[in-house]
Amino acid sequence: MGTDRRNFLARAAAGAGALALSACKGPSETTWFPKVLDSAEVLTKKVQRLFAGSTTLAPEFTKADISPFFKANGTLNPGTTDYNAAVANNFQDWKISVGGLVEHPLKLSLAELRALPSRSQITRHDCVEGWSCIGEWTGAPLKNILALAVPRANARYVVFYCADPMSGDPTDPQYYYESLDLIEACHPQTILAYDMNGEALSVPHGAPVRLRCERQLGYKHANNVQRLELAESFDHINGGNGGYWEDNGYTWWAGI
Ligand SMILES: Nc1nc2c(c(=O)[nH]1)N[C@H]1C(S)=C(S)[C@@H](COP(=O)(O)O)O[C@H]1N2
Ligand SMILES: [Mo]
Repeated sequence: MGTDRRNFLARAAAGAGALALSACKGPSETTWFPKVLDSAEVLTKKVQRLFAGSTTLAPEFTKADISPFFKANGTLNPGTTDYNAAVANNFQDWKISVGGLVEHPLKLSLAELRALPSRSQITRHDCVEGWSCIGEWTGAPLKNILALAVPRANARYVVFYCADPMSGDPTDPQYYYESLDLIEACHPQTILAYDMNGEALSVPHGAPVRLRCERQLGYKHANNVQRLELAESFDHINGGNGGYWEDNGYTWWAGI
C-alpha cells in the first residue's frame, strides 16, 4: 500500500469523527434557501423542513420486510464503451472524484470507499411513478467524504454526476445528474451505497456506487455516480435546475 493511500486511510478514519461536523456547518436555515428556486417551491421546502427538521430519520425496516423483488427503474444499463469496460474490469479502476468548491479535491477508489466507516439501512424507496420497494443499502455516509474534501464556506449543494447518457444523440449525451443541499447531504441516512441486500450493487440498480438519500423521492437517488461537485448554485450546470429530471420539469425539492 503506497504512502498516499495510507495517509488517505488515516485521514479518513480521523475525518469520520471530528471533521464531519465542520463540513456540515452551513449558513443558518433562514439564509439557506437558494434564490434559484421559485417562491412556491421555497415555501413548500420551508414548510416541509419545519415538520421534518434537519435530522429526522426516514423509517427503517427489518430484514423480513425486504421486498423479494426490487424494481429496477430508469437506465437499466448505461451501456457506454467506458461503462462496459468498467463492468468487464469489475470496476477496479472506478473512481469517485470530489471537486468544485472544496479545499481538498480528492479521488476515491471503490476499495477506499469500502474502507471508510459504513452504514446499513433498510428503507423504502418511493418512485414518483407510484411504486415502492424495501431494500437494504450499505455504504459510506456522505458527510464523512465531504469532511475529507472540506467544502468552502460558499458551498451550498452537492451535485452528483452519473455515467448514463439520457439522450440517444451521441453529440449531446445529457448524462443523468442530481443534487442535494448540504443539509440533506450531511443527513445520517445519506450514503454512497455499494451494496444492496448484502451483495455488491448490480448494474440495473446503479453499480458500482449510487446515492441513497432516504428522505427523498426515487429520482434523487443517483446511480453509477462518478463525480461530486460542491457548488454555490446550479446556474452553470446543464439546464440550471439541479438535476436531469428537474431540467425536465420535476421539482428540485423531492422530500417525502
Ligand atoms: N443515473 C441514474 N440514476 C437514477 C435513474 C436513472 O435513470 N439514472 N433513475 C432514478 C429513478 S426515477 C429511480 S425510481 C431510481 C430507481 O432505482 P433503481 O435503479 O435501484 O431501480 O433511480 C434513480 N436514479
Ligand atoms: Mo423514479
